[in-house]
Amino acid sequence: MNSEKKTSDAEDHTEAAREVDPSVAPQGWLRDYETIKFELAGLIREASSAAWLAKQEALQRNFQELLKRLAEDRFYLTFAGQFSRGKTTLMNAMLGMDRLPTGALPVTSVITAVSYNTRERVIMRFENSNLSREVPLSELSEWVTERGNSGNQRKIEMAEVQIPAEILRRGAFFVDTPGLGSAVIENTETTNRFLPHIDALVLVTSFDAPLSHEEISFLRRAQGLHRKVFVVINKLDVCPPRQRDEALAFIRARLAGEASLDEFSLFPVSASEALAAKLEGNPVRLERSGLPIFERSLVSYLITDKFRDFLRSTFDRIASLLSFPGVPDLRKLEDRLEEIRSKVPDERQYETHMREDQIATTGQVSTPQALKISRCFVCERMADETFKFMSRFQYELSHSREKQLLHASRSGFCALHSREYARLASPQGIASGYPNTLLSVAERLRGLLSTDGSHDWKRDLERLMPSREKCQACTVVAECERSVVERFVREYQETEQKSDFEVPCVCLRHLEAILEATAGPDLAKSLISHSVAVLQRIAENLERYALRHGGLHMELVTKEELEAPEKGLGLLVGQPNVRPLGYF
Ligand SMILES: Nc1nc2c(ncn2[C@@H]2O[C@H](COP(=O)(O)OP(=O)(O)OP(=O)(O)O)[C@@H](O)[C@H]2O)c(=O)[nH]1
Ligand SMILES: [Mg+2]
Ligand SMILES: [Zn+2]
Ligand SMILES: [Zn+2]
Repeated sequence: MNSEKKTSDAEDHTEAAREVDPSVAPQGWLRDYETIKFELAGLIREASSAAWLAKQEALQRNFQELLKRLAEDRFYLTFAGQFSRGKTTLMNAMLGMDRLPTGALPVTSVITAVSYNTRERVIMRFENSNLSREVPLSELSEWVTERGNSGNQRKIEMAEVQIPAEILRRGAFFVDTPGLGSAVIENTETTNRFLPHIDALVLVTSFDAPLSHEEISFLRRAQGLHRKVFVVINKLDVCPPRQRDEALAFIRARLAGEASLDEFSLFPVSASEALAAKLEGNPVRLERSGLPIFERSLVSYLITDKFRDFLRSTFDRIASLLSFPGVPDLRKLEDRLEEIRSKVPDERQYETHMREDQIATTGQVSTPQALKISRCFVCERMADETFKFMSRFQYELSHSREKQLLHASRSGFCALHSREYARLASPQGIASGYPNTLLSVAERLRGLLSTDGSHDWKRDLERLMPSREKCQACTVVAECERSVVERFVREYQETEQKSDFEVPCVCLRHLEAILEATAGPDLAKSLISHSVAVLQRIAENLERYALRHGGLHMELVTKEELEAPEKGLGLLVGQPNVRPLGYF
């Protein structure tokens, strides 16, 4: 069936997603980051429906786009600058593959975002539309270059290229843009329009023509938005070694004067040398190209500051959408946005966070253990027992008159077990096993007719209704429950090295049952703190599920997230087909 195909596709994506997504629960700052993100997602969803109610379609699309970026942590590390300075070549060099089209004349005409996937894929997304189209990587230049798509006449909003390049596993999207200042005015406009979507900027200029007007102005506007900026001075190879220092001093002075940029953000590089060196596997040539210094600096930024900067730019984008005129409901969300914004750590708190997180991840203090989320183990055993009992019982009931009469005298099973029975037995089994039960109830009902007027209807009816007390399945399963709990407590007491004891997941009812059966506070403590961690983790999974669903990215939902709704409810009230003691 269709659904089978879907599942295996979903698993495919899940694999890829999981490689980027560590399977242990996020710790420290990353955990705060996730929490803030979930709150933001909730706010965006509300804003989006307000826009929808106000019939502002374009605005609603903008909110949906933001939700999607948040869901996928779409951090746009954007490469921009004058045409032909080597932006695309630089990206190729960093990816270590010659996939994006380059050339001597103005080349790139479409915003091209490159991200990580184990499988190569190219998707074209069209302007003002939810339509997209997958194309072969070999046809990329027909869509994103001046030659194939001059001035972006084909109206591509964004070309999305997914490739298995190592550096992309840091989770950023590397975004190539059309060059500024060429004769093709549309290209300059495309890149200028993209400016608000940038999360961090790599300005690419070159030694042979450093820092044009357009470049300085673009750089200033990015700084005005408080975006992190790296400046790469490309084509180091065309600058004779004797003139390098002089050229660099000139560029540095110009940057300090025009854009107040420190020299640590300046990287002399030869992208074409670096690409050739990577393709031929020549580490000496690679080091000489200057690229490794830039890459190290970039990766360290992506590890430490990316998430914080991503939140900042997302806040700014939401704030500017909320100020959209004519939708008063959006104004009401502004205070809440500021309240969430105040949870983002400031510079000092952030540094402390990062230090703590580093200690936690290097494992010197404690390694975060992978949290195993399962169903309540007592409920699981009860479900097994129910199944075994029902299989045996339905056979006996359809074959033995004696069993039928006994069952009839109890008016059958309780409601829950009647449904379980109906689920497991065939219609034929029910047809041969149940007539006596129905007849017996009918008979006793008729008895109520023959007696005179003064009835306590409630009491009389309750007497002939099915109940948990009379239900044979309930009796068997309750016995199983008692013995599982007792055995568990005994096993814990007999364990010498308590730290070796594997703490299981339990539903609230069984937590209570176990704590009642045990004297020791140790087991209580570890069961409770385990439950706390598990419930928090499931809540996070639910939020992620909702976020991805809202962002129309179900393919990114992991198995753990898919199971979260069922597991979450199960741990609150027990598994659906068992009923722990004391539950109705
Ligand atoms: N000498 C030298 N040439 C380079 C270097 N990097 C790129 N080039 C050349 O510069 C030209 C432009 O390169 P692209 O990567 O297409 O430049 P771009 O900035 O993406 O250009 P647009 O897409 O038009 O904005 C090509 O001919 C490249 O081979 C370099 O480090 N040294
Ligand atoms: Mg280009
Ligand atoms: Zn349970
Ligand atoms: Zn029952």
